[in-house]
Amino acid sequence: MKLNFNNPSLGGKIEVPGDKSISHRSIMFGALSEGKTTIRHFLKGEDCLSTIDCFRKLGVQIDETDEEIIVHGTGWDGLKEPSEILNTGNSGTTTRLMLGILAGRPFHSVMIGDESIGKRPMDRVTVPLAAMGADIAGRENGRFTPLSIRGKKLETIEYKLPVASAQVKSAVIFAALQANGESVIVEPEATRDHTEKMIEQFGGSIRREGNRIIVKGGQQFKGTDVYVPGDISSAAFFMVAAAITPNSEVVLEHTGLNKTRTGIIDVFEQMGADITVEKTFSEGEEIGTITVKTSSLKGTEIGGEIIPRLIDEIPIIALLATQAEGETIIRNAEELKVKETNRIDTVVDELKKLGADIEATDDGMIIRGKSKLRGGAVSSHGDHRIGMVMAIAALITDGEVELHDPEAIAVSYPEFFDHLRLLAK
Ligand code: SPQ
Repeated sequence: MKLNFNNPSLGGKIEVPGDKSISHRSIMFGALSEGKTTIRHFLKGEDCLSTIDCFRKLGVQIDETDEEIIVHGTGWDGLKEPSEILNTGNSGTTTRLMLGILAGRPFHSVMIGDESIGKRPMDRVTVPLAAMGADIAGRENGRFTPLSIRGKKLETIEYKLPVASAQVKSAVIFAALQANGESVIVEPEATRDHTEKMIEQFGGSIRREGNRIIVKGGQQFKGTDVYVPGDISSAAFFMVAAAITPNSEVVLEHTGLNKTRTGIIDVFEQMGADITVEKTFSEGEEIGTITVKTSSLKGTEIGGEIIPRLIDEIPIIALLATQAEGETIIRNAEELKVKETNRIDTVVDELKKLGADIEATDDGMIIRGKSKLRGGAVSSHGDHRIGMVMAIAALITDGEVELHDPEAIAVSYPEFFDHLRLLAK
């Protein structure tokens, strides 16, 4: 795909698609509930469609209209042994959270994903699940897909997460919900808490005491209505686009503002960006309007507890930092190495091709600005977020950007290019 913008400026209002993390979880809790769940503003990206497909193979009726997804919940006991392999596509969230659900169901299932999923570590989930009594086998001792799961009666656990990961936490929570008694999960740093919020939204309960999360087993859920806020991880691309493109102002309505996800807003403020955030309403999750204008930016340091609150935004923050005066240092972000690609390497390599002054470190990167970027040939490497970073970079390059494998973007933001065209005048 050739991207050629001639001195663009960005202007207008959009509502980015529904939050990916919340969309996945709404299908999961809808399926595990008794009765009907109606989901509005669901993300019809490929990852969430994989979650729908897996639950259909487990016997759950899920209807789709243009406006809504309706899940006819079966409750925990209504899930059926699938006669086909569950294909989780490119989705780490689907793979890991479903392991927690399937580990305690009384049947056998087999899970596979795409080439990228085949390289992502699953032992971070299979190890605690095995400690709860799960029987999961997979390539390299259960470290990688394909995985075979024989559901078992699960025991409670007290588990200290070795990495700050919402997916590991959520998988253990799903397993703990099926155990007899109380489990405790200890987080090294707070990670996104959509699973916990949704337990309450579907009529269950869960407690947090400091960094300890306490889950009671044997809970039954009741179907409900869910509104999925706009995904701040998708909004991030147009926040950065507006900040780095001359004469721009972009308004992002109905965007999720859950505190475990708003690290990027903190970074914008630290870097001196022209940003305003207005909270509008909340439906289980906080929601609001983010407005960003062309900004004069300064470099910053990013590390520590903020990392899980912006982990998926680091690639686009790297582009932002190329347009800031001075040095930006990103630390403690080694988790980026086990995403859809090694996102430290892919973002550094691809931005370098456009002339950025950026280098990889063991746990992050160092970016020196402000650089004039040039056109060139780059690739998403099959990673949706890397593809979007490169497309946004094309707004400020001297010359054309040729983006290979732009299709990957449909994983989380199928309307991305429509929105880009709409905003870039
Ligand atoms: O689902 P997947 O493929 O893991 O997606 C990513 C993404 O960039 O969209 C990560 F590659 O988001 C994860 C996120 O990084 C989604 C997620 C969740 O919904 O719980 C949590 C984060 O992962 P982790 O491993 O830190 O828990």
